[in-house]
Amino acid sequence: MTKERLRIAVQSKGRLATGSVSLLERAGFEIRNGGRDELLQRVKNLPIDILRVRDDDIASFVAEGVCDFGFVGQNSLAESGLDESDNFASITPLGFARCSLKIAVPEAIDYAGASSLSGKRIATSHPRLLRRFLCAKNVDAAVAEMHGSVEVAPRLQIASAVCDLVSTGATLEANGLRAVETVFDSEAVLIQSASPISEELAGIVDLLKRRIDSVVATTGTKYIMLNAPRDAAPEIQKLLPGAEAPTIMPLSGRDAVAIHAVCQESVFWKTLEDLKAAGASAILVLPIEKMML
Ligand code: PRT
Ligand code: ZN
Repeated sequence: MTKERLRIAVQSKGRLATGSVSLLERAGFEIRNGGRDELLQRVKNLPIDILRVRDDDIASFVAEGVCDFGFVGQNSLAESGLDESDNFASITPLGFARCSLKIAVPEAIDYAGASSLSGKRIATSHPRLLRRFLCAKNVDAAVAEMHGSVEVAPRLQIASAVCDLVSTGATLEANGLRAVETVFDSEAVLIQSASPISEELAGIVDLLKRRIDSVVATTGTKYIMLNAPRDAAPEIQKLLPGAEAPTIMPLSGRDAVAIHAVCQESVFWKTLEDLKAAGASAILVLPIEKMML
């Protein structure tokens, strides 16, 4: 049966849900407000449905073609064991829900490298990634699979170490644990199914990908404008964070130039102070609302 509407899998609630919905909204998709618990939400202005599911189901739904796209963490994509090149037509990093899968041990324990884990039991919700890491390090340890509350395993004497996702590190600290190994670094990605799509929906697929790319490219970017003495321009260009090709225009009647640039990286107060010290004046930093590459 060919689908008449594109289907995107989004986590129903949790750490991926808000970022995914906000990205879709910034890309101009008006999601009908049918209550947070609704399983299927319609996009008002385009033939797109949003399927709200648990994050663990997203990779397989997209691989099987039940959904055409999905927002998922790289960690659960890797943990699913699905072959990325066989099952997905594209995988686009989105820059949010960043975290790392780390091995942590009780603070009081001496740790002298991965070999210290030999013969130990490690609790995790990511058995596949943990086993791959242990195998690469040639460590023989037992893996105890847990779904949720992994951090309490050492206190309950279920395991002597944990392998869990960490973002701020507060959960490890609160449980008297310290991170000793990084197993996998992750962020949210948009995955596209490799299953064929109807000709009518091919245009919507292109539009969706183009808009998501634009929103991701604009996130965190700033437009910076300043004036500077002509001979200070080379030094100033070096200070502009992530600006590839600034526009430099002469200011009439003065030995000075105006420099305009799109900065791909954060512009901090320190950057502005450094620019001023290098001779820049009238520095303006503006947010970029939309950008089509
Ligand atoms: O119900 P459902 O199955 O959909 O949700 P879930 O409980 O399995 O997932 P959820 O919402 O917790 O996480 C979804 C995805 O968000 C993960 O697969 C990661 O890709 C990403 N993500 C980013 C995180 C974190 N940061 C994170 N900090 N997922 C989980 N955590 C947990 C971690 O497990 C630990 O309990 O947060 C705690 C640690 O956080 P800090 O800040 O104290 O270090
Ligand atoms: Zn989950």
